[in-house]
Amino acid sequence: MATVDHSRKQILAKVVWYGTSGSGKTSSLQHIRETTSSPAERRKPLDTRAAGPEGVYEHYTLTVSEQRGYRTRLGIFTVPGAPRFAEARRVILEGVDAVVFVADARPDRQQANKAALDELRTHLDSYDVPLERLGFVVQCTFIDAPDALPVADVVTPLLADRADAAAIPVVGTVPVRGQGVLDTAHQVARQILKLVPPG
Ligand SMILES: Nc1nc2c(ncn2[C@@H]2O[C@H](COP(=O)(O)OP(=O)(O)OP(=O)(O)O)[C@@H](O)[C@H]2O)c(=O)[nH]1
Ligand SMILES: [Mg+2]
Repeated sequence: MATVDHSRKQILAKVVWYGTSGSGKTSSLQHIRETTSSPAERRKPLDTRAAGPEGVYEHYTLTVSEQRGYRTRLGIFTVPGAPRFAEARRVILEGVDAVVFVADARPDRQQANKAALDELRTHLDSYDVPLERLGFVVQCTFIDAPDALPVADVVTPLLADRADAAAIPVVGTVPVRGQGVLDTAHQVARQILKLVPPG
């Protein structure tokens, strides 16, 4: 649950960038950091943590200022996407407030996208947290790939079982160029603000 300090007008929330291997999660976090941190911070290496042999995930805190007068500090985590890090992904999800689901637009990644979303639900079940109760944004990546599917064709099947599908923000992005990444972060900050009861 996001922490809200109404007197200081500050919200603290945990956001996990979740999705299949090679879909652009780390590239997204790198872009967010490069464009929002101070020059001194940028000189330090990205906060990278071990998730088991060879697996890594990253962390960065992004401050989004002045939404309805609140400053939102997003503690962002990526997950390592390879199948063998399933348990590491489950652990990283503990206490999450919002998920950015990264859906790869390349045709041969569609089954992997679906498997990642199914796994996300299973992991959240282990914490008794329905995905519907969290902030949720879909970041479609690789829209620059020569064979990329249209964003709607990637996302519609993934959201078919959600009654609120029309209200879920969907952003088409190219993380390696930074395209659409900050928009994704702002969308998720907005989703978190909606979960916060007025002070
Ligand atoms: N063309 C293109 N390349 C991308 C895009 N997003 C990421 N890449 C590249 O794809 C590769 C994988 O990207 P990462 O950001 O490491 O993927 P990840 O989701 O963190 O992967 P895991 O950590 O294995 O789960 C890198 O070489 C990126 O430069 C994109 O939208 N378009
Ligand atoms: Mg990564």
